[in-house]
Amino acid sequence: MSRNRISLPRIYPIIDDSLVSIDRIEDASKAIIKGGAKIIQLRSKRFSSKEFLEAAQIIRKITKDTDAIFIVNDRVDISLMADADGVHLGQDDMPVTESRKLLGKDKIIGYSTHNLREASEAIRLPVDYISFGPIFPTKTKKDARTPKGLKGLAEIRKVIDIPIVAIGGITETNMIHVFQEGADSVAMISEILNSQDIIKKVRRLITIAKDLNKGSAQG
Ligand code: TZP
Ligand code: MG
Repeated sequence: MSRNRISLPRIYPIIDDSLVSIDRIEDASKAIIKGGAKIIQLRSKRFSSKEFLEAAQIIRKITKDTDAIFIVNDRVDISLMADADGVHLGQDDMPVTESRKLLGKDKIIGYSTHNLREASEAIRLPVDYISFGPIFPTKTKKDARTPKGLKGLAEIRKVIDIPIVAIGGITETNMIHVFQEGADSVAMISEILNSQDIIKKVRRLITIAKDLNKGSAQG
């Protein structure tokens, strides 16, 4: 399997339209980038296709001259139309192999997994990273499955050597444990979007993640 070896930023903010209306997309994404995020995903279950594309174009504009990666959730077509850097696909979205044909080899494809079987299947697919979760209970995704816990993450880490983004209920306080169990990156929605000051929150999350890195480098 030929795969881009992407090095995923440790903090992976997701802008979700359940918490950000269309007219706040610009401010929220500017704040996330200003806070230093090097990746941003747009996730929408409510916007019309037109609004989803509009929001994606806004974020593309903001990230264009930065080194931040922009990923669109679910929709290969919107990712292509907005010239995003890739797409994040779920188990019931467009199949990964067909999506790769449309996107070409250089775009990033992330793929949601929820158990060992799905994660083991994912490593045979042309995906650049998998997400795994929910790790903890979350209010953001209404149909989220039973939380897998840190133990579930550790089991996956043992057998999966492509980048893993942990998701679901991750906060500034519990993310240390998520990294300790082997996540390469932590995706966060409510922890970032519900904070009073998004810039400061993202900055602090990145600093904490860097300090954890240093700690592990020292053994
Ligand atoms: N997939 C699994 S849990 C989740 C998604 C999209 C929601 C994560 O949101 P939060 O607010 O970071 O718990
Ligand atoms: Mg999806």
